[in-house]
Amino acid sequence: MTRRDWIRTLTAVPAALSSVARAQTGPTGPFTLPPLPYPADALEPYIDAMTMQIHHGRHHATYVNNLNAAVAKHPTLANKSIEELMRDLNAVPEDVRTAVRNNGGGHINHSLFWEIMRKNPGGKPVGELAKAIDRKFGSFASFQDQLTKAALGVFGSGWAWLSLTPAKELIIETSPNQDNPWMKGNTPVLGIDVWEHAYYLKYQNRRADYVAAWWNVIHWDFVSERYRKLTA
Ligand code: MN3
Repeated sequence: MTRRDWIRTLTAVPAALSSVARAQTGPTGPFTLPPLPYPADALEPYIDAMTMQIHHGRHHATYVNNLNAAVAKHPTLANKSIEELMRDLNAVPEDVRTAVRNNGGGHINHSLFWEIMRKNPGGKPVGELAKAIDRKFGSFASFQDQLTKAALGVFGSGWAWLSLTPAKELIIETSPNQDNPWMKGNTPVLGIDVWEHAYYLKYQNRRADYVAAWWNVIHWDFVSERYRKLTA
């Protein structure tokens, strides 16, 4: 056996094994679907269990699978965090840039979305976030009104966000599709998904009813702590 044959043998075996694994399960990494941090029915009646199951188990899972398939073509991308990918899409090779933008966006957006929700009717921000919202928007009620208007104003599929600029200023912004504040150099504090898949089963075309209900499922302790860490 020549040296070249040895090298071929050594490299052929892992390649064969990995192609078997891929055939059975699809690309399995480097990105993974985080588990829902609560049961699917935990946000009832504001967001129904069936919507949560499909939204997390199918929509979010598909973004993760498609993101893994995209980065599989460029192994160096697998070493980057999802936030690093979002913050510098121009560094992503052009042949997979749109796939990473859409599916990576879907992955990071939903990963945050599950975390910022808990059933919490009447809840309000606390601590420094409460003060910062009052300073910026005048009152919590005014902030709610402005974010609601932004969410209702998104044409088609997208998101509305409370974000921090690089200067740590709070702003309300919106993004189409799975675009997000990270892509613009900002950092979201919280966001609301206004794709129809987020509400159609329960609310059909009544996005306003969904947005009104969503205010009852914001995990303000988590969001306020997130703001504290981002501004520390
Ligand atoms: Mn969604």
